Amino acid sequence: MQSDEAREVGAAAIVAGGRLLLAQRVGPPELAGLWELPGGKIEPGETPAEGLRRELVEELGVLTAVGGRVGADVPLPNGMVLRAYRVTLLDGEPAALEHSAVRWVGPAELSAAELVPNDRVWLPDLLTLLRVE
Ligand code: DCP
Repeated sequence: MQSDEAREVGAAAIVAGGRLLLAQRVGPPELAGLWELPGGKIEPGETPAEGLRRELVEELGVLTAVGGRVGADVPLPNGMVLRAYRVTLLDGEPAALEHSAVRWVGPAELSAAELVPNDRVWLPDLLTLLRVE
């Protein structure tokens, strides 16, 4: 049975040493080459934190701790809702296991980055995170 509650896509704002981790999408074609906060769909039965931790193992090969929300909910055209969370690295160096590249950006590089459209609304929130880090 379908849940009435919109399913969630979790996205990770991983900040370390005053920089934010961006990951470059491989697809679909309209998003390929653009940069995003890594993450993915939370599966039924997972909490958002559990699902996001799992996605970050799969996508980046790192162990993380998921903290509080960052920025606003972003409704997706497919009925899902995209939510960003503050995430701390516990173990491992992020690797592009499912992306074409990953990179750490400071405020200027973040402002200039070609982000996926859904993530652009978080730019002010992400810049604030970098400033207070
Ligand atoms: N998305 C986004 N911004 C992000 C992360 C995701 O706009 N920072 C969007 C892109 C997709 C949807 O959310 O429309 C799902 O993201 P993914 O394709 O990355 O999620 P999964 O890896 O879980 O998808 P699948 O299991 O289908 O491969």
